[in-house]
Amino acid sequence: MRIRAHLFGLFAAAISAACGEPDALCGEEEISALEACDGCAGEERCALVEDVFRCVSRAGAALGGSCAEMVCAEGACLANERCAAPCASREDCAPAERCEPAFARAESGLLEGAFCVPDLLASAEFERIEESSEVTLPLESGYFLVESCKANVSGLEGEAEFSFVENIGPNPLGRVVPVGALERRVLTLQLPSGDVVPGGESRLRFDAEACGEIFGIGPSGGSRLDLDFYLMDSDAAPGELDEALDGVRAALAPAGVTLGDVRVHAFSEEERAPFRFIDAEILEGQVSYPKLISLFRLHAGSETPSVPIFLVRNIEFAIARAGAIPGTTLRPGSVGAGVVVGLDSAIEADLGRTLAHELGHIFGLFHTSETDGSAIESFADTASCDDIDGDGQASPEECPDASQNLMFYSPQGETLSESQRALIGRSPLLR
Ligand SMILES: [Ca+2]
Ligand SMILES: [Zn+2]
Repeated sequence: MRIRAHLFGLFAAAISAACGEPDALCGEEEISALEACDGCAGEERCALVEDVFRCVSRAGAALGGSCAEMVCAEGACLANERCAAPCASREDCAPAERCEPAFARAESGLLEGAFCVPDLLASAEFERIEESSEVTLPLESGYFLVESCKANVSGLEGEAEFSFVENIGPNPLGRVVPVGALERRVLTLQLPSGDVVPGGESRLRFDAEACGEIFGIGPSGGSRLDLDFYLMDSDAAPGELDEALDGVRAALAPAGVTLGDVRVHAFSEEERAPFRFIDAEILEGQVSYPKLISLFRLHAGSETPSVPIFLVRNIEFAIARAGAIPGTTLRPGSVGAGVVVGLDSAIEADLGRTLAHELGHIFGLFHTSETDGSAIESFADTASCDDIDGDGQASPEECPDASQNLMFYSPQGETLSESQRALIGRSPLLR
């Protein structure tokens, strides 16, 4: 197999004066034109050695294996500690793989390149709808739909779900989910996002020529949720993380969810530095976080629908962010696939509750009440919060009961209604 490796040094330009602040992400600059391992002979395999792919013969983990404690015999060790082969296009990869941008752990730090990563949606458990412009989903099933599309959803017909798609607009990262600002356009919809209409159905219409692959995904029927923590602030604070995980377990237990595998990924101080502070960019009143595209890419290569949680020191204007509602978690490495948490303010608020709330978004739950008292969410069994004194903010004091819900915009408790618990239980992310 012919392999052409393209590696880009994400941080190579960060030290140059032109890039401003020392920890700025200055774009993807090619650090070296790497020669391809063009057909390694005999026992030799193409592997990343220091910063360069070479034909070598060495002991180590096989492709797909863990490189947490050993080198990769072949390919490169990705940021989430799996060995993956470099690729130029999908043709270089196995049928159940995709060629995606990812980070490799190299001698000089994290290097960005394209690698063969598991295609979670290649699994038979997901229904795949191709070359179809209209998708009909039974409402009571609560399908989860992931879709790679080059255009916006053009319309939605159905019993009860119009408001949901009209409101999908800007996602919590401040970007319209399927627009060109993200080089990877993944749109996820949890249907129904509100109360289930027995016997109802929902039809989604896409631009058939513009859309690539459309997946209808049913509930997994499982109950375990895997998590991957990426420590981008400092070395683990084990006590705080353990306590927070207990909080997450307690908050999700009423929905029947237990935590499965919890992995923790550590990085060197130099590797963490660009991600410690997540700065906001404000364009036409929209807040966005450009660094998150790179940050979330650290999770590319995950072989399960595990939710990545990136622990940073601070996110400008925010305590935490879920990438999308629901998360684009079935496309690991995409910017909507997980959660980013600013430890400074989250620990002060309650790290466990903050994580559980953001995971609620990843499952597909919207706020029961927004800051002004409005709500996108339409469950009949969750209370909204009214701005009684008319100061423009529906504060927790104005609704002591409603603000106890885990999905209140600023939750004071961990309550989940029966409908919220049922929606979580329908998630395809559970195993
Ligand atoms: Ca008020
Ligand atoms: Zn929220």
